[in-house]
Amino acid sequence: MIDTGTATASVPSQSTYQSRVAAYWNAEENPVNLELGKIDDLYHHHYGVGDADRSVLDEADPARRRERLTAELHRLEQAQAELLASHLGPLSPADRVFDAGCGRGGGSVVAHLRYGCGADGVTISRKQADFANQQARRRGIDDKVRYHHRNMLDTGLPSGGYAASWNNESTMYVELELLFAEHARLLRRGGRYVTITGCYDDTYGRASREVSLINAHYICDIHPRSEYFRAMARNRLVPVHVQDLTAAAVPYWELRKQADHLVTGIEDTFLTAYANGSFQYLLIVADRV
Ligand code: GPP
Ligand code: MG
Repeated sequence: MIDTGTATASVPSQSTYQSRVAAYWNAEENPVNLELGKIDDLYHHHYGVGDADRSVLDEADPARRRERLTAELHRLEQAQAELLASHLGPLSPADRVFDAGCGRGGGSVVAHLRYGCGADGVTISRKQADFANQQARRRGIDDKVRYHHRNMLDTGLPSGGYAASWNNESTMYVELELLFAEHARLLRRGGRYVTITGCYDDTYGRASREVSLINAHYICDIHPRSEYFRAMARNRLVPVHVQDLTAAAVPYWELRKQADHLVTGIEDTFLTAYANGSFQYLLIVADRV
């Protein structure tokens, strides 16, 4: 029987690297994540996609300008979450889904609201898991949506128990072979896996300076695009849809760069990485066979 309460979930046995990553997320309180999340209690740890309404930049009143910029960035992040969720289905309220690297929990709530499905999210940060469970309780969905302080490579969740699973910008923290082996174990046959990720582009060459700066900023290790498909093929995950979201990601970063109250300092690095062709924002949808 799986114990789904975070209070009693066992602490993953962690490498030094994993402890360092957990420490980052236990300490993280960036306004770009908290101020956006506060708008409708959907807390995301990913970027946005789609055309931005740049008229928010022309707002004369400084307080109103900040407010509108925050709301527009949140709208773009929400569009990204909805895009990912749209590829998980069809799902029914009887299904469960698995959110690998769930952060403060927004993605699982989006999936639940869309399909009525149950969700298990895992994060290596106890603080994030506690925060996400508190949010689920406040929404009254904690019977369906649960977050666990666990390692996504070794979740202890039931084999074949999931109709769909995903990583939303969390694959760069783990070895893909181990990650996809765990997704393949958790997904039922015919289940659906989705990832949106930043990867380095093999056609450019090895990781660029900008990719290395992003790695250092977040303490992650961005994989080359080729590694995704190699590791999927070796773990019963067959791609059915691949979409280059790089162009769709640029308006978000252009707008975020203008948000003095929200910037973290990594904005120009992303824009340069996308412009010089060394980095790609990618959606991959795969069937578990
Ligand atoms: C965003 O999280 C995603 C990551 C930290 C993983 C790295 C992603 C890549 C595509 C390389 P966040 O929303 O906490 O970041 P920020 O604080 O910058 O908004
Ligand atoms: Mg963010």
